[in-house]
Amino acid sequence: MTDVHTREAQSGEQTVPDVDVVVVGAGVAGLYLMKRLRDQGFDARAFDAADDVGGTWYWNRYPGARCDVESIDYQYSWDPELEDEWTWSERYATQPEILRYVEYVADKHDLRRDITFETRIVDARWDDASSTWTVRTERIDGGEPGTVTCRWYVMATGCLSAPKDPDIEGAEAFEGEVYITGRWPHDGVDFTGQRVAVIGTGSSAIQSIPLIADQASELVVFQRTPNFSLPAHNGPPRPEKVARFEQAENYREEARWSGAGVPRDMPELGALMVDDETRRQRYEQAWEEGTIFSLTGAYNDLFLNPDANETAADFVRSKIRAIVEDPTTAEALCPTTYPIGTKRLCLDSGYYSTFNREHVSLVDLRTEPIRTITADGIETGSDAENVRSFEFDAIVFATGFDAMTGAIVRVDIEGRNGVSLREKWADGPQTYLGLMTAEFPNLFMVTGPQSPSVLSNMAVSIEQHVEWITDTLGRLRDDGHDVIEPTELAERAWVQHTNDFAGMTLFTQANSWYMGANVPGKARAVLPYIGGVDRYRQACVDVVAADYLGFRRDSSSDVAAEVVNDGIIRPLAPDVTVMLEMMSEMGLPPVESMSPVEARAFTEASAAMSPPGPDVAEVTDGTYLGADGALAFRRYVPLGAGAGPLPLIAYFHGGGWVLGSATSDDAFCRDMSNRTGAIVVSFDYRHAPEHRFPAAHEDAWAALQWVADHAVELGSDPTRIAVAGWSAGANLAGHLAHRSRENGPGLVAQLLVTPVTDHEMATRSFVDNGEGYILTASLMRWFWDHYADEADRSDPRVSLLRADLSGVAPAVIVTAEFDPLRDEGVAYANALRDAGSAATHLSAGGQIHTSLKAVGALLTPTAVREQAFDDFARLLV
Ligand code: NA7
Repeated sequence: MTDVHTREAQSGEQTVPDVDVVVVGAGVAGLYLMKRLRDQGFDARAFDAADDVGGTWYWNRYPGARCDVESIDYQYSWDPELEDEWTWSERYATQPEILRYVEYVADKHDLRRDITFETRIVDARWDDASSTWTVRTERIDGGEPGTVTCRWYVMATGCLSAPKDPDIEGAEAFEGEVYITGRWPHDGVDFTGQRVAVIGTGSSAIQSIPLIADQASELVVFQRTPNFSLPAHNGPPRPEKVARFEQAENYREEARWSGAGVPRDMPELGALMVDDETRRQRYEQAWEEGTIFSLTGAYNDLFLNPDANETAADFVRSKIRAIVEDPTTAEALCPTTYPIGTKRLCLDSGYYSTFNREHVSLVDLRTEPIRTITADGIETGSDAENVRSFEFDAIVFATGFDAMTGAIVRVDIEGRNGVSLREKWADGPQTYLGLMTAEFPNLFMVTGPQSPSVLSNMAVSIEQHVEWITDTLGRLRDDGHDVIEPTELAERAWVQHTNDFAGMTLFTQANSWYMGANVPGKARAVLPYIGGVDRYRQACVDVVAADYLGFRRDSSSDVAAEVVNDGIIRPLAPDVTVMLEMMSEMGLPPVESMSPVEARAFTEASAAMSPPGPDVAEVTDGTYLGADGALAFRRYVPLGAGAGPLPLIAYFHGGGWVLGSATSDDAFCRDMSNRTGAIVVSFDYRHAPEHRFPAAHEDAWAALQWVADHAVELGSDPTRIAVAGWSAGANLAGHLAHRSRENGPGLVAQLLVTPVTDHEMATRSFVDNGEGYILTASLMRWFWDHYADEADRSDPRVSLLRADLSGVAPAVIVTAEFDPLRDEGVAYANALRDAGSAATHLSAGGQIHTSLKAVGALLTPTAVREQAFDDFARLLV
């Protein structure tokens, strides 16, 4: 063992490791970890391959390297004295200045004494019997390898620290100088008079190209994908920013609870809600502001709506065309293949105008790919006919990193029962909160995958992780525990939550390193958490407040009993969460506080703001004869309907028998028609309180009779009639399935989406979900009060669960996890089966009562809705 003192075992039973904690990395994260661990009395040792502190800022010494978050934001907050002791000379400090800052902090807190430099961790193995990690080290200078055991093992290895291998043919053949931006020589490079190639046009290239061009006699930039870049407008720190920082009482706290780790005013408008000129002016302002958040943060839908995003992308393209004089070069520099912001935006100082210089040129690898790197340069061409040879004295690889997971899996990490982390993550990382991963007890990651990390101000995210990890170690020690590991359920759900969030955005459309798409063979998966620093931090706080929900804790010496607190921290689907948050911010009055007339106007106005739903082949409106006079219907013919009569679905809208109309579930009906290939006729019915029970039920019955009589006229097959409904409409549809058994048209199927099936409202789901999920217990009570007298509520026509359920048409029943009606829906499916009737039950995890109907507005219920329609369609043939 090298460098680490050995401790004597203190107890016969417990293996005492060499140190409490091994930290990998002495960058911004590793240093703060070491400080905190020391303050808490843990014996910790850090290792770093570099010969000094700094991490990213140690390695990335290429010309022009700077932070792309303003230095006022990108600095430690844990030592308030630093704010007086250190003044940034520039708005975006250069790498040397940031490195000096990190070194200053290391000196001030005497952190180097616990760090072993020039030492790489090669592998780490967990031993279940002793509950320790054994970590093997390797000296950079070829010295003796070593071994160190520890209880806790923390990867503070950074998100962009493992440079991508130069995956270009012939890369090893070049005889000139080769530089990698992420491993730049410490003494700098003088390119004066040299012919230089830069491969790549990411942030590193965009920062360095103008400075390399200042020296080189010839500079050729090889571009595979153009990037969007905004001018940094660098200079002294902005006075307004300094003032906000100095005057705001809780600037740091604001940053911690902001979306990206930087206090910003959040946009309230979508890009398409304003006219072209207003939008252009807003983008000009963002262009002048010069931060990576300014442009994509100008409107609230730029990461969600492709058309909105296109307005911002177009704006930047117009700027590129205005700056770059040669039109062909300008076009080649204009990104067109991904939404703006979904690859990391760059900040530059004169990048685009560099291409106006005589000795600088661009090779567009999309039309002219690299054939090979040769001994003296680079050969390009799409075929043997159009080969071009370039001669260079130096090649700069600005080809990026194996981001977020690379530095972690490059160490051979073996968890419980020899499970390899590399193998576990082969199809994409799986973590709980980006902090830990199941089967790897006591292994922590700072800003790991599935945490906000690279989508945030790293300084803020690093501090939050370091504090969470060290607080957790303190808590374990207090409780007599020394082993912690996430449960598989918690991890699976977090991965799902992360993917669901990303799926709502445009991020998945780009081949970016955020998606792992820049490294050949790497699994395509969303690497950072897209929900924001604030939401993420709250999840971490909530996990602890819920007694480490989703974790198993244990004691290797049996001092304390094992605690397994299995569960899911964010079970509600993210788009549902966002929608509920938006509604709560609007401070809308509860529907049940309104009169029925007001409530109808309110729900109609809300429905008018919903997305229109998919196109269908035909929509016609008409009237039918209800139980007491004419009522409206709307008929939908599906797209791509083949020849011959189609099945027909008689559909009944929701709204608690009080609200809604034949057109209020329009988007849902369109989707159902297309997906099932059936004609859908959505019927209006009389509403309460003007018409109380059984008016709606009688109208529904009349609608079904009418359908049977007019099936051929409606373009459908009279032998294939089905009923469907949502909520109270599902209650009506269910009733028709009972009633038509003996004296009505035979039904082939029924689809009941989150149905009302009983009046008691005493189920567990009413207790758990009675508040906060749109359909509340009190709203449901309001519906019942308006529709049915107490004495009528047990009537099996409306309390379907109390009916004879034998011999009814096969049912597809959908329930939602966070719906007060969930349990009565489940009970109804079971009761149908018990009565010998066929029933398929689909459960929509993470969804609320209204989710399934929100076609186009919510993404996450789509899969269950499609499944329900497919199951229903199979019954219609
Ligand atoms: P990036 O942003 O990953 O950029 C790497 C660039 O290199 C990018 O333009 C790549 O094109 C290009 N590249 C990568 N491999 C090749 C090959 N084989 N051939 C041609 N071109 C290639 O890394 P950076 O170091 O610039 O920036 C990383 C982050 O650091 C940055 O976002 C800031 O957050 C700080 P591609 O786009 O993959 O087609």
